[in-house]
Amino acid sequence: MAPHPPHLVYADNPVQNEPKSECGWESLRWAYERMRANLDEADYDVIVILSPHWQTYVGTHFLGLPNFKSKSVDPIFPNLFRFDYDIDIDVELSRMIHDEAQADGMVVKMMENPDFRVDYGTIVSCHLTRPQWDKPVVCISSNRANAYYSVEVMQEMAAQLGRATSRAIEKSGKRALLLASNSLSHRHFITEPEIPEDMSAEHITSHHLYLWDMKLIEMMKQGKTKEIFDIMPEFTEQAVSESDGGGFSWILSALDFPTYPAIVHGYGTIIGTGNAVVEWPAEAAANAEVALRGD
Ligand code: 2X7
Ligand code: FE2
Repeated sequence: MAPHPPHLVYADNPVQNEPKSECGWESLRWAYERMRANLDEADYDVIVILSPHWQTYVGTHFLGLPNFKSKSVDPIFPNLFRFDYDIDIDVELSRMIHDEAQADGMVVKMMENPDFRVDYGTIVSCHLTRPQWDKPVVCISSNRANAYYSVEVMQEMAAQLGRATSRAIEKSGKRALLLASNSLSHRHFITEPEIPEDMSAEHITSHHLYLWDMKLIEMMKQGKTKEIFDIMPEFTEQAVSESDGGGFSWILSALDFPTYPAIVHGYGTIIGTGNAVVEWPAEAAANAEVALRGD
């Protein structure tokens, strides 16, 4: 789980981002540092990401050209995020996931417009996970079934997409890092301090939302991901969570609902929203499989 508030890139001051900061949101930036150290050891071929800021209302879309290059400006926080991106796409794997989902009856589309602007959620999560930008990416849109139908419909579609994702990755033989790009509780403050990185103004918007975040984090640590899936509709509505975009449900389904403990690298608030950097390590998944088989 790789949250994408642009504040984190702003606070890191990479060369690609125009606005510069003094510091800020260290608990989350250090969490990303810890996750990166683990992932560098694990090694992988490709990043597969689902972002709630690429919103599609008819089906699920996949970036379908080998490269996208432009400037991304956050529409809400243009003061923090004006980022020059240059993203290589693993079109082969994108198409394989697209085809698997289509064969299972899902509505899907390859996005092949060279002028398409990649959303900031994708860019921020990928940058913080792999700032070298040396791995190809598969970018998946967020179908807004939540807005058209209900949280339950959104979640069923996300789970179906998760199964298609894991089947396609297995067939490809590639080692993939999956990123669910989302905050947990997601109620923002509607004003920001004069100095955006003034941490004396940063805290959760309400205790109620903090309790929800802690409940979900505890369940991830205990490997209770089926139970998380069951309470997702309630969590999504009551915590106004960014799980409404389907990324959280998608990743749990693609990982086949891990029962081993997740590593919670850190938690922090950003303009009042709750965010956690969480890893389900590949070797824990392999060990769980061996234990199940009784080898
Ligand atoms: O997209 C976001 C977000 N999810 C949370 C906090 C602040 C900004 O942007
Ligand atoms: Fe967001």
